[in-house]
Amino acid sequence: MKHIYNNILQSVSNGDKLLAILIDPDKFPLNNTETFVNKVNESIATHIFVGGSEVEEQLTDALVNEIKKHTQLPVILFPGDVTQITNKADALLFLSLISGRNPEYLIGKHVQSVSKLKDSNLEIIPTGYILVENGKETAVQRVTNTEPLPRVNVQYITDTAKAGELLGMKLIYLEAGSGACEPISESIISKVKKELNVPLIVGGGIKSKKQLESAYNSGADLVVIGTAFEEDETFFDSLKKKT
Ligand code: 1GP
Repeated sequence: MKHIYNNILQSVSNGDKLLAILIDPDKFPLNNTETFVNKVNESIATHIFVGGSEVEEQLTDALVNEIKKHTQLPVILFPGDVTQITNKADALLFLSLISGRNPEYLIGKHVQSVSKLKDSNLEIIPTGYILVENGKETAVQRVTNTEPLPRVNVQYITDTAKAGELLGMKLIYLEAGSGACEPISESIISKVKKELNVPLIVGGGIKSKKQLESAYNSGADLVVIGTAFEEDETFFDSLKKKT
């Protein structure tokens, strides 16, 4: 069943906002999976993303396997490398780092991954990934050896997102970087959203309900939060699903 992207489109057309909890296999203790995922299940989260910039081989597979035992939410790979692809997930964000000019992250890793992907059941969702500067160097910047787009150049960020859409990417992801000092600004989100026809993902540095709502109000369709939950699981208390 490959319906994850269509469900995202449906939510966007209904005006529903989506929230993905990002779990980085490199930072997450496997024995905490059940407790953590139960909190995710009780929250307003709609998706679980799994991935990181630097993850030891096999860790992703083991973690996804464990997560799937405890939730019905779709588990989507958000891979930093080819080694993070596992058939146990439901879908894969096939990320091309279109803010950078490193051919490895624009197309190289993708070619390498084909032997793994062609026989898999993963729903593959082409995603334009755009790194925007946030005041400090991020892991994405370091690992990919690319520069983020200057945050003051809103038009260039918008044109990059639009170029991704015109190339056929089905999602655009505005990334401030994991643990960013400041999330993507409202003005960037709203300008990009105005120009785009595909759903917009926003992540990096969002640590409060207020920042989450501000991203939604500016036009983010799906927000990704990781570090805030890694640092303090009580954040889930403010995001409980209404019953
Ligand atoms: C990182 O956008 C995600 O790739 C989430 O960022 O860890 O800062 O929430 P945080």
